[in-house]
Amino acid sequence: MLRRSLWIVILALLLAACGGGNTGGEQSAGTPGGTAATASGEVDTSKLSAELYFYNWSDYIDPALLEAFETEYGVKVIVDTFDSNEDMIAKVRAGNSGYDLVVPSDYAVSILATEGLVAPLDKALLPNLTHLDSGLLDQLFDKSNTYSLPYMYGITGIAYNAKEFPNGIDSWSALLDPAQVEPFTGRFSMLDDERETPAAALKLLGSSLNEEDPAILKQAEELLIAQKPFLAAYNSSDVNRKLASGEYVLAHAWSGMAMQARNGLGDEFAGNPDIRFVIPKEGGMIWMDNIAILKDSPNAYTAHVFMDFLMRPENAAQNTEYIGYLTPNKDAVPLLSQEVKDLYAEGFAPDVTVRERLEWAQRMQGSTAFTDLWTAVKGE
Ligand code: N2P
Repeated sequence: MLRRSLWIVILALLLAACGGGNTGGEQSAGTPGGTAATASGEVDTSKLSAELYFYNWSDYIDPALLEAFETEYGVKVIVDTFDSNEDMIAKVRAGNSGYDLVVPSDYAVSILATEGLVAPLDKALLPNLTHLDSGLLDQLFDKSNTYSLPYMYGITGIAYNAKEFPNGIDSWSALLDPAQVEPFTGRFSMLDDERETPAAALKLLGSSLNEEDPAILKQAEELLIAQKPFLAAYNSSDVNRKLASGEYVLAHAWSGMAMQARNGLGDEFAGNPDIRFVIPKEGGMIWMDNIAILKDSPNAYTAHVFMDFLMRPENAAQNTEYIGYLTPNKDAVPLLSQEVKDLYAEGFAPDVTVRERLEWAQRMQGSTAFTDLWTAVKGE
């Protein structure tokens, strides 16, 4: 008995000496060298941290994937959630957030990169990068994908309950014309988002969602203020649940949250077959959310391993299937179920015609126009 425990102690000491102690940060924190992964993409488990802190949007990863990662590598991924780029950026900007990975949308990647808040990626640690659709890489907001890789992309439109709107919806006026929303007072929401929500009003006005003309922005602000008395809430967090339960009959929504309302979300809640999703005729936003590693991440090596894990086609497909957005992983697409593909075809993904009326948000360098507009609307 004594002998056996002695051996265990010796083994534990040996393991710790080899770096397998795995309790604190990484062995070579913050310096993910190319030597850490072999050419075949093998992971040097002695360099893994015990935990990884992932700051992600709500309902934006299949929890089963976190369990699978922990089972495979012994790394516990702790997820904290945010519901807007601006909230996430504020937290990261304040410093010492403790997060390793964040998920900024396109224009938010530029903001983080310009402010020096994200670390360059070590592509040698990301062999599964080859599965990403090259047409979605190299975007203007992060040329050469120095700091980020696409995680999911999607579109912003209107989710609605077909029982209440048997003739469908085709215009942002369904959300922004007081006469049309009055019968649905307290039963619909707009995203709580300083870029998305003005974008809906700007599109109805026939403008670009990057419009900076103060006179047009004023009109957008007035449309949003006129809508407020009828609104249940500005909501970017549980619109999926509230549409599914019938509490909302209409919502300004991201495509995946609408698909979750339709299909349900794992063990979390059941779907509602009457939920539809549309990009209004005036157009809407297309966006891409990206994974990036923070400059002050203590677990950068582990963060790369996790990113690479998510890019395995079977994992990307499982995640997409669960959250209902669009995957940038070309080798995951053929693995998606017919059910999800049918919903894409029904409007939860853009077809060629819809794509023509979609617009990306740009980073407004040096401008506070949207923050000001949003502060005015929310404070009203
Ligand atoms: C998930 C929201 C993700 C999309 N709840 C926003 N870019």
